[in-house]
Amino acid sequence: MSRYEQAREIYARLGVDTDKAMEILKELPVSLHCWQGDDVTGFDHDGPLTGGIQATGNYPGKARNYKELMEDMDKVISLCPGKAKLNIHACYAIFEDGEFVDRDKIEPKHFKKWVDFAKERGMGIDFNPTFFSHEKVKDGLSLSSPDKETRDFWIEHGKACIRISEYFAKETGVPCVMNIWTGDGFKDIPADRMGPRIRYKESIEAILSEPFDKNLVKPCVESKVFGIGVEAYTAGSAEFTLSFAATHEGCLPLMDNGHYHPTEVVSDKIPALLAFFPEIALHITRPIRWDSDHVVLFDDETKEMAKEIVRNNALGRVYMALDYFDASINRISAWTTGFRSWQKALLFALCTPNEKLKELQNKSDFSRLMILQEKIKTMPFSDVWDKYCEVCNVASDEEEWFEEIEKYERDVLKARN
Ligand code: RNT
Ligand code: ZN
Repeated sequence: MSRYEQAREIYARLGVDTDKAMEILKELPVSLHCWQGDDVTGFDHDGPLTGGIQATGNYPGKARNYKELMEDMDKVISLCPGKAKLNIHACYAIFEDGEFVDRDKIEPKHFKKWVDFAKERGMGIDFNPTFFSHEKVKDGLSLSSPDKETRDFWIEHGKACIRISEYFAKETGVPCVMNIWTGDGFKDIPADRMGPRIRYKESIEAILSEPFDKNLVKPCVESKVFGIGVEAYTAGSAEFTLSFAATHEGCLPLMDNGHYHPTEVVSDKIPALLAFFPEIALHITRPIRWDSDHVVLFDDETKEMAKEIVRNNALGRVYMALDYFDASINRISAWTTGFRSWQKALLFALCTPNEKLKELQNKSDFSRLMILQEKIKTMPFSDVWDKYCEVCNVASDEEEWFEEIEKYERDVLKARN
């Protein structure tokens, strides 16, 4: 008997069907963010990354243009099991032959190359208007600015992004999740907390007044508690975005697990939102002390988030997107580790005897619940994971795929500096 066959039997004793778990996971799209490849730089500006986010480190080999970014992404995909969906930001518009338009004027044609890329690989596309790293963010504010001209510019940007999102959905045949996040906020105690939020609300409403098919475009609003330089106040706080999504049909709340106070956990928020919203969206990241966007690992909270999605039968209701950017290590390795970690967390959740555990809880058999939860931690999960990688035709051993990355670094990345 192979190691996998033995593991399958051990799991079967708990009522877990590991074959089925792999079948489900293989087809489940997870959005792979293009911005890990170039430290959230994009192609439409030369200025710094703003909006209160930061990619720290300067590991060599960063992608400098769309060709390099796509090449890198292909490398990542080739090393990851499961199904990736492409996630891009508006600042990754591709301009050629000296053409350039500002963000309020971008069109589907500026993303045609991304569509071709996605279609050739059988992927859907998610999209994000970019409300940061741009000179029209006035005094740190975009959609919530007191300056009408500023707001209008960014509203036009949002509307353009809706049209582009619909184009993505039509071209790929997969709905496009379009996430609205701004870094709008204040460094120090504001004199008016409500004004910016009212303006933010009206601006998002103006964006969503652009006609679109709700089956094709899934707009989301992402909250955040604070950013670098915006420590005292954000317009898009948790209560703001949640209330917005709750009162605007077709708009989803998006939770990024780096965007809450350190002892709050998104795993606990997932079922709370699922009790009210037909669909929700996630940004999966790893915050260390702040929204540091470290590479996602197979750690406790990551596992717990995956569990909440799986055991509430919500795999079809939760749009999962990765959102981290580490510039201090090989970016392909960072990208790959994060995607694989989330795959591991999902597989682990799918190999958990969730019904049995629920039953114990409902019977108030908390002693047995504790020991079973402990037992699960040391089940032969690695054998199932290895098998899953084999089924997906990728290396399961970290050192094996990392060797490929080292080779890629020597052959491709080195030449970029
Ligand atoms: C920032 C938000 C946001 C960005 C991306 C690049 O804190 O998490 O989602 O990371 O849009
Ligand atoms: Zn995010």
